[in-house]
Amino acid sequence: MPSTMITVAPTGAETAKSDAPALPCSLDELVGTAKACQAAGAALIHVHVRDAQARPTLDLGYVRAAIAAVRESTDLIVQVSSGGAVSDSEEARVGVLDSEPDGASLTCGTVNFGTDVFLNRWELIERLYLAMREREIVPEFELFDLGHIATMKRLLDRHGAPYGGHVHCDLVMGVPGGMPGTLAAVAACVAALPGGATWSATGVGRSSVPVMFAALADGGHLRVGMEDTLTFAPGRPVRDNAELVERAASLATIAQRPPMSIDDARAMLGIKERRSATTDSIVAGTGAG
Ligand code: KMH
Ligand code: ZN
Repeated sequence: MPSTMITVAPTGAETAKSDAPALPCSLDELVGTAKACQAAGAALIHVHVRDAQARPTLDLGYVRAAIAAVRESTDLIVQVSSGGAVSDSEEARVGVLDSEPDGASLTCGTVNFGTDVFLNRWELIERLYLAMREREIVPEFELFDLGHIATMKRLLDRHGAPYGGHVHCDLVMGVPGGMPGTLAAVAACVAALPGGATWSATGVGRSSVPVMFAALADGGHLRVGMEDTLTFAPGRPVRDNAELVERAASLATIAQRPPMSIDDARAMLGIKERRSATTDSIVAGTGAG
């Protein structure tokens, strides 16, 4: 039976902790969320890191600590955001790839983002793509609009396959300024994807549930989390990320496409094994062995 890879995007960079107190921002909160989401059926975690004041940061010290902490307490595939916050510099967004994640997001074009602009110049997209391959990081192509698929194809035509040899995309739908979270938009994107690519879909805000149904019906995987969704149902704030993963896992099971195991997700994406490296460096750090 085909299964469904569930990604959790627990934090994001655009919501203030004061506006959503359940948002996991500290290391302890991130680890607690990661464990609960793994238990609920997630295979991959899309990480945006916050500093001691809960502000988004791409500082390598914070990011490395977050990756190590998640790896120590879970088996989840750790994907860092190279998108960062709308205010982050290009240098910082490339620099975060030195944190040795398993994967990284790679947005394939500029998009209006509410009243902000999420700027992704072609030169930056190329630079991030090549830097990921050099570091053996598996990219996830973030597609906020149909035109982003054309840019992704141009990238693949010009530079060849990504590290891992497999193309996996995430349709980010319902961002104010991007494509809508509708069945028609999902179908249009899927028809335009390169052969052999896998994809997940994320519906921001109110489009979260309809996009999950559309993705499950059309062979897609799912991304959920408080980065994208802060309201579980009209008038009911999200309690925590795990309940979003639980809902996704239930819908996937009803669709007869149950949650994908972490090992299967690692194999599908072509993830390099880094978990033992973390253990080795901890052992080396304690002087043991
Ligand atoms: N914070 C958004 C502007 C990504 O993680 O790659 C960008 C974003 C995409 O979240
Ligand atoms: Zn993100």
